[in-house]
Amino acid sequence: MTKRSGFIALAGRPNAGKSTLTNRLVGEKVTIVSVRPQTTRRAVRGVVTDKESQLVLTDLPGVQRPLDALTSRMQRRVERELGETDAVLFVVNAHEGVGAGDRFIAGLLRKANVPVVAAVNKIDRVSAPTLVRVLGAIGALQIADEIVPVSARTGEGIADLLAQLVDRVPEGPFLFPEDSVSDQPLAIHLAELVREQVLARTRQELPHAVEVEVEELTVRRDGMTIIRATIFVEAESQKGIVVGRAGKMIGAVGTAARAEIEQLVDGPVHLDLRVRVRRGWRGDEALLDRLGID
Ligand SMILES: Nc1nc2c(ncn2[C@@H]2O[C@H](COP(=O)(O)OP(=O)(O)OP(=O)(O)O)[C@@H](O)[C@H]2O)c(=O)[nH]1
Ligand SMILES: [Mg+2]
Repeated sequence: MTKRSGFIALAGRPNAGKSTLTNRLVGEKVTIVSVRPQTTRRAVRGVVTDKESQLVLTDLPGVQRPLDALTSRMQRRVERELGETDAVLFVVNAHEGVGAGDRFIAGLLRKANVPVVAAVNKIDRVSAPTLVRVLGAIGALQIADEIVPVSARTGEGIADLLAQLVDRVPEGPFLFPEDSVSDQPLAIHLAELVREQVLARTRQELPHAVEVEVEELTVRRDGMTIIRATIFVEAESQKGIVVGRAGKMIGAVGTAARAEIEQLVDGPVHLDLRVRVRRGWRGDEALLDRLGID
């Protein structure tokens, strides 16, 4: 049989579950998840390889109105990726239903003129009548040639969705080695794992004000991985929260992130975190370049 392969970009409102779905489809954690909207800031590729097919999923930031240099870059990236992908996986949150944001995205997809499969996600959270209503509302957008109800959390519907996606990529050789799951540089993935732990412990404006940069990543001769990372925030008060009373918060972030990184690198890890105030970093184009947010 001839092989098939291609790019599938995930589009959807913030918090719809694009990253959770990406991880579920890949079968490994390649991109971070949080209850806060606007978690994903870069385009993260997740590779799903089967005997006869390879999908390169592009997890993207949620589609939103840009507010600063950071969110403008995120939104431009989304629109660029939608113009270059073989097909789009449009992720709709069943629990929230179809809203203005989804209609805006449908407009973008119409312009991009690519095949669209819609996934109604979080079906574990809704009743059957609600699901029927949301399916109808997505149908009315007239943008997707298939709508698949799924739960990224439980795995329900995922096999169906995968089959639909494979149908929409062209014949051709694999684009990535069969054992690769992502193209994300390790230092960025590690920074993201730290940021995920901060997001899990903060609320309101703080999650949006946090970014993490890994400044040193070395493996010592005895096998210990040494990681030095800086957590950027935008104000002294935020620094106080992230550090926590007597360093309690930063300690918890470090412990949780280290445990996960040790699994990932399969060895002992020394994780050294510090918190720095960098006012207005979200508007700092040079820093955003350095952080690989483009
Ligand atoms: N109950 C339920 N929750 C889900 C499901 N999929 C994702 N979630 C939750 O929804 C929240 C957002 O998930 P993400 O995967 O980060 O959403 P996203 O679309 O990538 O969000 P952005 O990166 O901000 O655009 C998290 O709390 C997830 O655990 C699902 O199928 N069922
Ligand atoms: Mg995401």
